[in-house]
Amino acid sequence: MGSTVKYEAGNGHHEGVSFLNSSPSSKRRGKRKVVIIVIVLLLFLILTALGGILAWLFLFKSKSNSTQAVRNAAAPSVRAFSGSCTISSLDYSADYENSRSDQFYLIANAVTRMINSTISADSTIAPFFTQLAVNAFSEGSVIAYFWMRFDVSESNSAVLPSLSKSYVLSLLQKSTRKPKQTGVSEDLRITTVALSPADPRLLRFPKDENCMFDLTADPSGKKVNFTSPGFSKGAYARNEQCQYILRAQKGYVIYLNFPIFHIEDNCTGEFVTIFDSLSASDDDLITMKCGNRPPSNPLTVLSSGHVAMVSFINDGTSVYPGFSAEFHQVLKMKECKLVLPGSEGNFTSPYYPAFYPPNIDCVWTIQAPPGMRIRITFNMFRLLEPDVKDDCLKDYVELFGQRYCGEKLPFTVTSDGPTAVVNFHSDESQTDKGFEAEYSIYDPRKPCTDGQFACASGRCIPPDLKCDGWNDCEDLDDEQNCVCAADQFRCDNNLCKSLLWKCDHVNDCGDYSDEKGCQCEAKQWECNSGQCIPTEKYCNGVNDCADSSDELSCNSTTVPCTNAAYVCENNKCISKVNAECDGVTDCEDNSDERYCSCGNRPYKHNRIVGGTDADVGEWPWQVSLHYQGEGHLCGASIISDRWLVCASHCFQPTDRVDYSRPDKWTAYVGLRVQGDTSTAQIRKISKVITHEYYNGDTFDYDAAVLELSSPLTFSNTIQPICLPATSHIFQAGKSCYVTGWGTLTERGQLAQVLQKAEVKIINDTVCNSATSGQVTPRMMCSGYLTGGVDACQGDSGGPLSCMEDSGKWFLCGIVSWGEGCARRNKPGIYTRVPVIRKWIKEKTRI
Ligand code: 4AZ
Repeated sequence: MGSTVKYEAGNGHHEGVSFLNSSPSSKRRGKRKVVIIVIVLLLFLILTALGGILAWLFLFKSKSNSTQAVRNAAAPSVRAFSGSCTISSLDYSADYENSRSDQFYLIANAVTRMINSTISADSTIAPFFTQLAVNAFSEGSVIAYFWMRFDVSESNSAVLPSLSKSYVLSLLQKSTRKPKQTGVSEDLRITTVALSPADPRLLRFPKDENCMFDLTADPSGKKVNFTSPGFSKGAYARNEQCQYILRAQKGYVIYLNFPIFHIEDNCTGEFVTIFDSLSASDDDLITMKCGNRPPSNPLTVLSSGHVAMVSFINDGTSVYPGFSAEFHQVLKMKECKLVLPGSEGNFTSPYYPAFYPPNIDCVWTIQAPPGMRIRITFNMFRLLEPDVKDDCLKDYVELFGQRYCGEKLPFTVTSDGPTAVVNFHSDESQTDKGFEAEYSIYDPRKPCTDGQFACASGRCIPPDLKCDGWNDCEDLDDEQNCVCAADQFRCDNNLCKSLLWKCDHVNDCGDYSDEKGCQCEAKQWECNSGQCIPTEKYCNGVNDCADSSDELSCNSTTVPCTNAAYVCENNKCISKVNAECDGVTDCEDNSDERYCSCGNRPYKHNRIVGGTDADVGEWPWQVSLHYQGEGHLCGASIISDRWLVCASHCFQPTDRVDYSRPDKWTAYVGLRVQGDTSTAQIRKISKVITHEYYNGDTFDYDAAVLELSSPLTFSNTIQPICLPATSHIFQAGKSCYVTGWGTLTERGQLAQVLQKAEVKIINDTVCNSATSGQVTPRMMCSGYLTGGVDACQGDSGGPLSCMEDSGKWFLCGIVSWGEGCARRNKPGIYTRVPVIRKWIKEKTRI
């Protein structure tokens, strides 16, 4: 046993149990023999007591020690392993599921001693061996789950390479092959041992009662509920390490769902892990999650067998509601093999939209008549595992000789024969939502209907996407053999793009060919707009490029207060661009990070939320402004619990209606679907302040701030957006989002469901040419010169939201005007928020 083990007095309730199976016994044959026997017995008793103390120490160590394990978790010198072994010589008994039963104790003890003697006999790692426990059993002969911990001081770190999974596992495997050597486990035949590294914070002693639960599924299939501690009181207690053991009947798997899941965003100190076994092995990890999940994206996972374990760790640094979970048992899928019927249909990964289970292989076969082909479109695809590269060696979908994994935008694959075989493989750890796919059989001589264009891949796209300058087929097929218009040039990859995009420092062609041959001369620095400035002017604290890009990536140093500089509250200036709320303190007085409770989306959405309908809580600063009797008229953005930002033109009185009257306006906040006010907060407007310089002819200074009659309560679906500093730069080419309930087409109807569209910030020179010089310094362009994506009537006043590297969302623009909607070479025009930042502060103090 390692030198670091502390021996404690044996006061466990099983003190009387003998640990050694072979006790020396002999008959009395004289005094000397009696003395020898007494000595042997005494020795035996001492050894037994020592063994008992050791076993007790390992099995039932006090809570303070396991808490210590959590505290030490960050130390690099802790190595922990978790694993399981199959005991084939025992019949399973339900008593093994009760960690307080004698049976549990006896077998746990025997397994512990076997592992203990194996590890202790290895002089390399034994000195660092500090803890060991058998924490649970499950059926399958008998499976024992155990863990062990090693603590290595800095001075002994040379041993760390030996403390590997393969080294420790080979020791265990060797010893289980010759069980008699341990002298204690003749009756324990161990057939298989599995071992994996484990997070030491998740290892618990079975006797520890603090936040430990052993739950069994109802055989009738009824759901069994459990929650994080303190959930019913609205928040969890501080510093908890909880463990929930979930069991189902043999032949069943566990279907586990979290209807409510709201813990801290950052997974380092607070997280939920779900394991596909009763050991906290990294190899059995189904998933690890933190954050706040919206009802539209609940966490639902499946186990591969009849047990699962949930761990919840929180470091007590913050208070969140926690989670409520439910599970039930479902019959284990016998076979995941299907011949898909008919000429079209859908198929999904098993249990979709729940996470697919670990350890499953599926095959779908589609058979078309001779001469026909098969088209398969994956509408949703998420097989994401940390650290997995393009080689797809873990979970994957395989078809036509190609493996797919990770997270993908919708994509289509077509067969070159009449048969398609789709294979799906999930390995033993880390699962995800999987995929949803549709298939159809088509005639390669006439692959598309309704006049759609057929890509070489067999995919069909609307005819107007042909030769539109965008790679809609994914293989550029729709952009081949196109005649570029007079105002276009041809990229190297054959796309036709607007001449305005040439040398604008945005990779519009996709192959950088539009940005070739645009360099500045030697000793010149090239601004992002293409402008050339003398090298020494780069990062001099003065805005030399028209787009300020020369001051964009400079370190924060105190500089003269020019326009390009960020002004701290103490009136000192720093040169770092976009310093506010970037998570780094740049001002001496910390003022750049002081007002940063903004721009957050509490709900965790999948990174790629397809479609154009916004998800619940995706744009929590979006407001719908209704005018009495006319319903939704304009959008707006929340900037504080009392103030909204909007466009001035929404409040201009006409001959017929006085839109400037605040009392006639109502703000709907937290709304997604017009008419569904169940989650909305509704406020009257008490004050409308339009910009003094607003010009109704040019739409210059198209900005307004609105005061609410009573403050908002922020929630998962109601949050303020960050206001950018005057010096904030949103670079050309950056992808941002415009949102609103505006009309879906130029003369169409208002949207019922909040819409979102990704648009790119357009370079000022291009913007000016595209609008024939109608753009003032208070305006900016965003969208696509090829048209197709834009804001429209009814979106006015709403936000153009851009996410910065910090993950926070900033109000970059206010929807203002445009020539029609989504027209070619007519981007949307927005009020530039940094230039009206001072004015907003003047009016609202925000
Ligand atoms: C409008 O009438 C409007 N395409 C807003 C934005 C755009 C056009 C019209 C931009 O509110």
